[in-house]
Amino acid sequence: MILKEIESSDGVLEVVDARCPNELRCINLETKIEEFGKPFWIIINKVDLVPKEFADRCKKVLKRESSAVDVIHVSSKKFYGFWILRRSIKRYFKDVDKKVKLVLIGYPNVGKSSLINMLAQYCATSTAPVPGLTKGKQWIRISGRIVLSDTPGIIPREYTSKDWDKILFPQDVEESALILLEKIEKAEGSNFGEIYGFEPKANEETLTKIAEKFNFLKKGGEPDTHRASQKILNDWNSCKLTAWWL
Ligand SMILES: Nc1nc2c(ncn2[C@@H]2O[C@H](COP(=O)(O)OP(=O)(O)OP(=O)(O)O)[C@@H](O)[C@H]2O)c(=O)[nH]1
Ligand SMILES: [Mg+2]
Repeated sequence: MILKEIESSDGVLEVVDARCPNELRCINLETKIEEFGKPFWIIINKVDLVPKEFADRCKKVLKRESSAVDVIHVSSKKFYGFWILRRSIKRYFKDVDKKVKLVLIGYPNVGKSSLINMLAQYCATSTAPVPGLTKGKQWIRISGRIVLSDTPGIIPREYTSKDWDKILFPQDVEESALILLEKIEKAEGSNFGEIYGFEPKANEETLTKIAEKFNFLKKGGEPDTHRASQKILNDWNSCKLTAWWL
């Protein structure tokens, strides 16, 4: 499905999470996009969660290591970055005089829906169906002839690296939480200590300590490490828990 969407588009916006932008890039899919001969932009969303210095460093690395037309900082929460993104897209398609259809893709939870909402609000007067384009779909008019599908493409599991597969599509939540903790333990700027009251260590003991601290107890009073793991994953997904790494 996602490949079909990409193939029938004129360009792709790939959204990544500013906390770990390089790991949540989908290099395999970028290669496919290039094979289809489509331009793509990397959007580093959630830049409000990381220091500017780190966001700038990521931008440099991604510009150097990818073939994206541009790498743009955005915060869907703070309504930041839209004009810069629009300017870059407009400049690229300035000599094209037909309709330009863009699709937005990204892994789960990178902020695809939030970003589409932000764009739709900026372009509030133009989310009506655009004549000549697939019925049933809504298109957000970015500018003139340039429109973006309001249905984002979720990058599927088969494109996910092993460790992120476990975090993004958790089956054994304790294992998933420990993998995430291992990343946070090595990362910069973690606020884990503020939330949980001690520094992160990727081990069972951490899960037990969290269960005890938040009073997650099973019948019989045993610490419920399953609930503790779920809390870590939820705090990460809701962006309450932050840390950043390249
Ligand atoms: N701080 C911050 N949080 C954000 C930003 N954008 C999205 N979020 C949060 O990130 C979480 C995921 O955002 P969504 O927009 O639901 O992400 P998604 O990619 O559509 O997720 P799926 O539909 O599950 O694939 C939510 O808790 C959002 O509030 C941002 O720019 N800054
Ligand atoms: Mg969504």
